Parts: sequence; structure tokens; C-alpha cells
Amino acid sequence: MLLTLYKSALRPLEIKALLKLKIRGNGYAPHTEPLGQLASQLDDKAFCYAALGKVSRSFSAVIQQLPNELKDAVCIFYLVLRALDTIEDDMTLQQDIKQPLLLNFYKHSQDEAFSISGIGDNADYMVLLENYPKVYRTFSNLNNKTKSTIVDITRQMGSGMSEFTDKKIISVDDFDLYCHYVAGLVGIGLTRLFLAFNSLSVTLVDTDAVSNSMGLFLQKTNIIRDYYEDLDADRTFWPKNIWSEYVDKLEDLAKNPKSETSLACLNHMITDTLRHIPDCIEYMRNVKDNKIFRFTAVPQIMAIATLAKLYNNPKVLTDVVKVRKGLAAKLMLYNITLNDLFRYFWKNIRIIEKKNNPGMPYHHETKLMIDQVKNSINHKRYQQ
Ligand code: D99
Repeated sequence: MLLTLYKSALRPLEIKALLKLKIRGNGYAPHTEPLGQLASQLDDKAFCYAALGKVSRSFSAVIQQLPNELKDAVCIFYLVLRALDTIEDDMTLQQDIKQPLLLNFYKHSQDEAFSISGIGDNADYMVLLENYPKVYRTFSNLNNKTKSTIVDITRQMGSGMSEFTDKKIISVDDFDLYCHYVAGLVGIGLTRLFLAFNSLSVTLVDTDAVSNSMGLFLQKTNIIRDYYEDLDADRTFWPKNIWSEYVDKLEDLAKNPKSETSLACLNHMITDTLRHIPDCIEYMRNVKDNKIFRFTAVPQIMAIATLAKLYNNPKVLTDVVKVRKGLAAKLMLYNITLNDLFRYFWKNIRIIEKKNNPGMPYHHETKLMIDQVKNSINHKRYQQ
């Protein structure tokens, strides 16, 4: 926390926001005891919120922005997805165990007796899977529409993850399909939860396609940001058809992080992610419920700020580059409006534009994408 405060030292609004969040306790200072110990002390729903606070502190703060009736649904949705993700991420699991577990997880998530030990690369994830009956019982108290949405998304996601356990990400279409399974479906599922809560909360025409882009934008940003960490864990999600234009092996990027070729590959990946922004702007323009807007806006603004920091930045290829937690805290504390969102996107796309030097490989394609993003913001800004 001290390091977090230090990083925001010159930004009083962020300091204030971080301290307020810490004092309010929900976002930054959840229970201090280990989740395993809490499991025996807390009732089912309290355990679920404690688990949420442990696996993603900033997300558990973001979720507080939602209307009460939606909080439980999204908390459980997140935990079910996190459980499934923990199984997918476990590299020690042999294929003939992992595949059926992924494929059938949606059935297990409806079975009170389901609990599984020894899976997960950290204690909190392991405890979550061991205490899955607590998640199930909290899930079972949700309304039928919410339950069927969560089960259907989990079924599709588990099937997609299973498909990709022995399939490599070669083309950009493969990349879009993988990200659809692990993140696009989250956007689609959330929109269904929002509409079940209030049918006028999101007024989209091409609902699933635009909701899918919301997930792809966040997931692709994470995959670019986590290049070095994933390389270390021998996990690669960057599509071969992109990186093989620049290097023979993906790990070669880390060998010459400052070279024009390595940076061109990084910028190419970021340009591919910018492609989803017009849909994200379209989504945000159609969120009519203020609390749902704030919930969806925070990760979007964090993502565009992250991309601006990653663009043409050699550090991405040797370390994990993150934006300040203070930004998330500030976004959560202030009632951000659609125009604030436009301002953040505009500011950060301008940062990328300034770093996109004419002499760089892929400069032209990036410029075209940036112009499309600017039009999508500008056009919406006046039309609003
Ligand atoms: C996610 N994703 O928030 Cl996809 C996962 N943080 O990044 Cl239910 C599950 O948002 C759910 O710690 C919702 O750096 C989300 C997205 C989301 C989506 C679509 C519409 C609205 C919201 C997350 C969760 C973590 C998150 C944590 C982040 C700072 C900002 C808040 C951090 C997206 C996914 C699926 C790509 C991981």
C-alpha cells in the first residue's frame, strides 16, 4: 500500500481516493486472515465476498459501484469464472483430467457436492475450489434468469478452453476466438445480467458482438501486458502470424527489447487491440444506468491507459508494466461520466499517436487505426 501511495505521490486526487478506499475497507483492505481460516468462520455469502476480495482487490472495489441487486450476481459470476480459469491455468494437471473438468465444469457448478482440492497456483484459488459448495449455495439463491446465464456462459467458456488446450493460437482469427471464449463471453454474460436487472440499462442493437468486443479489448490488453510473465510460465497467447513477421521465436523479443523489430511487433499487437475500441465506445454510449456505467467504465479506462503505457515501451518485453492503482481508485471515487470516458480515451490515444513515429514499421496501419478510434470518440462526443 505504501508503494501504491508513493507512486501517486504527485497526484493528490489519487492519494485521497486511495486513502478513502482503504478507510472504507471494501476495496483495498479486505480480511487479513488467510481465506482458508475465513472459510470456517464466515457464512456462504460472506465467504464469497471475502474470496472476491482476496483474488482481485481492485475488482472487488469496482463491484461496489453496482446496484445492490446486481452485486451478488456479478460476484458469483466472477467466482465461477475464476474457478474455471484456475483449472485452465493449472499446468500440472494432465490433459485427460483437465479436458473433462473444463468441459463439465458448468455441470459441477450446479452440484452442491462439488469440491476439488490441490488445483490452483496460489492458496486463495485452492481454497475457493475446495469450498466450492459455499459458492454453489450462494449461486442457488440467485434468480433463474441469472443462474441460466451464468451456467450457459460457463458451458461455452469451458468448451472453448478445452478446445484450446491442444490448439495453438496461429492466426488473428484464432486469437479473437480464444479471447472470445475467455473474455468476450464475460462481456456477453454481463450484458445479459444487466438486461435481466433492467431491460433499459443497455440499449444496444448488435448486443452480443459489441459486448464481445468489451471483453476482447480487456483480455488483449492483459495478454500484451503479461508477455514477459507468460513467457516465464511458458504460456504464450500472442498469435504466431503476428510475431513470426518479426522474429523466429516469440522469446527473441525479450532478447532485443530495444530493437526496432521487437518494438514493431509489440506495436502491431497493440494496434490489433485498438481495433475493438469503436465497439467499446458504442457499448459505453448505450449504458443508461449510471451505476452499471461506472462498473464497466473503470476497467475500460484502465485498459486504454495501460495500452498508452505499453506502446513502443521496451520494458514490456522484460517486465510487467502496470498503471498506478491510484488511477483505479480515483476512477471509482468520482462519478465518471461518458464525457470523462471520452476524455480518457482521447488523451491516451493521443499519447499513442505521438509515439507512432513515421519511420517505424507498421506506422501507417497504426495511424489508420488511431484515426478510426478518434472518429469513433469525436463522432459520438457531438452526437451524445
Ligand atoms: C472481468 N475482467 O471487469 Cl469483461 C472478469 N479489474 O478484468 Cl464478471 C470478470 O475488471 C467479470 O486488477 C468482469 O488490473 C470483468 C470485466 C468486465 C468485462 C466486461 C464488462 C465489464 C467489466 C477483468 C476483471 C478485473 C477488473 C481489475 C483490474 C483493474 C480494473 C478492474 C486489475 C475482464 C477479463 C475477463 C478480461 C479478465
